[in-house]
Amino acid sequence: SVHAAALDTAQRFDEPTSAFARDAIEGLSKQPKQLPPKYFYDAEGSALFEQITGLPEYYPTRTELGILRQRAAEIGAMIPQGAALVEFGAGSTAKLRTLLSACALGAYVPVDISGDFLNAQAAALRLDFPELAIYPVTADFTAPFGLPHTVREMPKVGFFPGSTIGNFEPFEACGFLRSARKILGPGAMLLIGVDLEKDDRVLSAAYNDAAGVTAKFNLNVLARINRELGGDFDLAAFVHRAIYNRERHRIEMHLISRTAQTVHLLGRNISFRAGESIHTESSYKYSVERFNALARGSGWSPQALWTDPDGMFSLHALAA
Ligand code: AVI
Repeated sequence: SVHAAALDTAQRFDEPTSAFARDAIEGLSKQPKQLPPKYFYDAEGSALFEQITGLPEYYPTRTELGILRQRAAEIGAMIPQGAALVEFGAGSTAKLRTLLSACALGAYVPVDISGDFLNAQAAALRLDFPELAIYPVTADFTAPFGLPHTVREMPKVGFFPGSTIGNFEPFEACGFLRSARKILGPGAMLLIGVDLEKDDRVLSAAYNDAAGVTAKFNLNVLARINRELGGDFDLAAFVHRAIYNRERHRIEMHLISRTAQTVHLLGRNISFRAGESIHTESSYKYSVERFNALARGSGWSPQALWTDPDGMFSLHALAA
């Protein structure tokens, strides 16, 4: 019977055992197809992202670092002495080092999903800042987590650079800001980097670099599905495309199927039409006004704002 045939098919599916497996199957079953951007960052993807941050077209990293260096004294003066700096997602330490040199922290609390990465980063920091107390927290910072009890009495300053908030959908960004406010507590401050809306050509170039590193970064999510979930994506059969969607204020990264094809993943057949896309990332760009509205709507009060002379990137100080 039809029912028995359906059951038989269902039983041939491998039960997805990891969040990655579940999210990949769910996203690839949607119409249009999509994959969550957080799966870009395995060891390979993190190394590719590091490379992106140094590309001539990718302005955000160097612009934000420039703002921090230029305004270090002013920013440092807003950070209470003996504060605990809680960094949401620990990345490269250049921005952090600039802050550390400009204020007198009581503790540094990096929060990241990768414990190995946190330990390596802490070891490197201890060499240059031997007095600094470092309390790494291994956690997914998009979900609620507890701060170490050792920092309970210290003033709290959250640090969320890189415009990582731009990779959240607006409702997720609001959820993150609310949860960060709860985690940091009353009287806290949040220093957050936000990429600004600008000329389409500048945005498009930043996500379609001439050296093709962003294309590799994008395609790596398919390579990761092959490596970790046993998929059979042919990377040469997909092409990277990043477009600016001005109505929705976001860069969209896509992987476009060159041909009609079927990919196999965990017992499923995933069919593509020629030209069909997998939407792999959105990178939202804000105006200062729209970001302030988002912050206020999430319970924060905008306190200070710094930008570069060309108005490419913004660094906001928010008060809980
Ligand atoms: C991490 N995040 C803020 C980057 C961005 O610009 O949205 C990720 C990225 N995607 C492509 N290039 C860089």
